[in-house]
Amino acid sequence: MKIEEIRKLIEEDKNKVADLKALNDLKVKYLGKKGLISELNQEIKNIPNEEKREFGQKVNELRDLFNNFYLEKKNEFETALLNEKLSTEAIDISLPAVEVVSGAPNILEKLIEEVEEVFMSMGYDVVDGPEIEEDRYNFEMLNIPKGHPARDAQDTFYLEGEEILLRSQTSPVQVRTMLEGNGVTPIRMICPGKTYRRDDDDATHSHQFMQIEGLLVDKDISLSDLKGTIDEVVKKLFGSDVETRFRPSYYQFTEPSVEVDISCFNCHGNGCNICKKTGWLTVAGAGIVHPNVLRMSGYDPEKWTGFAFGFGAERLAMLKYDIHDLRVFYNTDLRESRNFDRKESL
Ligand code: 2NL
Repeated sequence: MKIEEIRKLIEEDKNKVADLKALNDLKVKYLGKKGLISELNQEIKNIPNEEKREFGQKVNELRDLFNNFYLEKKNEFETALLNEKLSTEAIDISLPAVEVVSGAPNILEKLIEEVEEVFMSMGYDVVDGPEIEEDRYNFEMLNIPKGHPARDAQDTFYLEGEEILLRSQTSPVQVRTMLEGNGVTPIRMICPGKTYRRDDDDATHSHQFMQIEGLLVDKDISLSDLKGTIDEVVKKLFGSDVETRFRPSYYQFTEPSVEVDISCFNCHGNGCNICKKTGWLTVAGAGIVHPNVLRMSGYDPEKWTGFAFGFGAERLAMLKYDIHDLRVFYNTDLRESRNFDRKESL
């Protein structure tokens, strides 16, 4: 076909082409392997030498003509498509969004993490252990022999016979840690964890509760080391002006045993509802580890001494966050956690 005829064809097609697909068909028609413009290149060998240059130039012009038209139309069609999409798929930004319901840290978990931070800063390890325990770790090796009232089936969840139970305190973890220490390694540890007793649940009792117990075993440890440690911890948790006092108490696994009170962080001793007008709050039980306990776990009480303590995690959280019902920790009502979270950040 002659160059001029092809030029005319291109002009005609330019006015007819209606969409992207037709445009691409035209590309094949002109520039494809057997396209009209490509075929002109085949003809060049039949052209006399002196005309080759001019012929070649004209073919190039033709190709440019088509390419320009192709790009122009392509752009036009694509813009039209995009505009169509933009108008049909538009988002109504005035529509209210669906609320994203987010959680909040459980307040008890948060308190435990805080206590862990304080003890870790003093070089303590955080250790955990099984909740299903053997009688010997939960009772026997803590100097609570068979027949002791604390072992009463009315208080303890026994699982199989008399040997397997749900731990009633976290102390079996300390016993296990001492056994691993082989009577030669000094120990500095805390164990926060769930414990179980056969209580009816109410505002101040729960069949499942959390303890944070601690144990330090080393050479020449005295009651004043215990007092200094507890003092440091409660100051970090409740404020630097809080004071500590020890009252005599009794536990099977410590001798002497004490009850730990702190001066009321709320009223500083003037009397308020939190401390029930006494000015003091009981936060822990503690004492010097009983020689029998050390001995049974492989530590020679002639060489080693230690102190131990136990905090009730719920009690600490209830005091710290002024909560009056223990059940809020366990009812999994997110609104409750979010409430505390909000109060915290005020
Ligand atoms: C309480 C009292 C306490 C301990 C826990 C303990 C553990 C070992 C040896 C000696 Cl392995 N003592 N633990 C000692 C005194 C008190 O907890 O009423 N806590 C809520």
